[in-house]
Amino acid sequence: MRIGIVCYPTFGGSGVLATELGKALADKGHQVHFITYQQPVRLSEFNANIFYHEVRVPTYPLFDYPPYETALSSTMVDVIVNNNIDLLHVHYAIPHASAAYMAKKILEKQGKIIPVITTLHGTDITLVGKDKTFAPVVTFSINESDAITAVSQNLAAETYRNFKIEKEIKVIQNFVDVKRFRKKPIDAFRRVIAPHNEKVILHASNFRKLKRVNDVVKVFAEINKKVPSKLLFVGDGPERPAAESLARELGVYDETRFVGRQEQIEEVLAISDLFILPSDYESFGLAALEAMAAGVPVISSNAGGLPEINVEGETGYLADVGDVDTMSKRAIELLSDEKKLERFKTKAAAHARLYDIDTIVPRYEALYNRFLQNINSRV
Ligand code: GMT
Repeated sequence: MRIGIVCYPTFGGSGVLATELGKALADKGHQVHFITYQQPVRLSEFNANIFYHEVRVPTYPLFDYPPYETALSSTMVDVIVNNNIDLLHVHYAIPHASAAYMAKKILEKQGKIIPVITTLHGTDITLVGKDKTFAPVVTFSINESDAITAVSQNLAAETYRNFKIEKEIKVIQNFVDVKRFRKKPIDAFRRVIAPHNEKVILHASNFRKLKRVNDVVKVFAEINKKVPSKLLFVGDGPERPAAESLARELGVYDETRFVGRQEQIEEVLAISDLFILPSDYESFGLAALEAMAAGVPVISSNAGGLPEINVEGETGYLADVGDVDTMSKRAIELLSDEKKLERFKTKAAAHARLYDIDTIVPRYEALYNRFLQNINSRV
């Protein structure tokens, strides 16, 4: 099959998922064409079945806002025609679903039918998407997609709640390549981060407000009073300065390290004991699933799709958004009991296997096949 994948190329979960999906499909012999404005961060190795097409947006003095969506639709048309693409899979509705609709209509005029699958990831629905500036276009383009998927039950329900959706939304949960995350810790790395064998607490995100990084610092400050520990922050974003000042204020700055964006997150997870994700909302929480795959238990909020993956009292603990107290108590309990911690680590890794790449990717393939059969039967 020749598949076009459209996504954001950045460290965000939707781009990561789309890239991992494309790589997995390429490994299975499909030809995958990524269409985006920059090389996706997880697309670093050569694969004969992977092609990358950059969307260029010409500048012009009239353009205070360069028309990315128009450039994207035109690039889609060009890539589809010149590479005989069978199907377009767009990740994150804005503006990918509406750009795909435009490309589909242009191609229809040329006699080419191109099925469009839209995967909803989270903020495209729950935050930006439902803003009335975007909502009519988002609703229309989701409804015009040939298939709609959402990464969790919660996100599917949120989509029905916020938009007038006339079609079935199929839930295909996010996945993780379990083999990749089963890493032995690099001793030298652990010694640098935790020289006296302190417990390593990790948070990874884009540091947007919704991630509540200040709660991470507050929970860590409580942990650190009772358990010798270090806090690692992976990623970067707007709330980082606030997190830094709070760490200073709470006297834990020296125990905290901001290591920036990391391509090899599995190496960091391999030396970690606990992952904290206190977000206001997560449609799924791919970062938490990756932590679990590496055998790292998760303390998270119970928002959105998080209860679908983090099993209370088995793979970690959940608490209400902002309930720093409960999160801290649970974390201290877990980190102070070596046997319990080991049990949670094993359970987290076992639970993540349910979301293994080899289980979930065939579900996308089955969906693709359904559309290709429909087209072939029309010819
Ligand atoms: O979490 C982010 O801010 C990034 C965002 C994205 O769209 O890239 O992540 C969303 O998609 C991920 C992959 O499906 C999910 O695991 C995240 O939970 C979801 N983020 C939110 O819903 C806030």
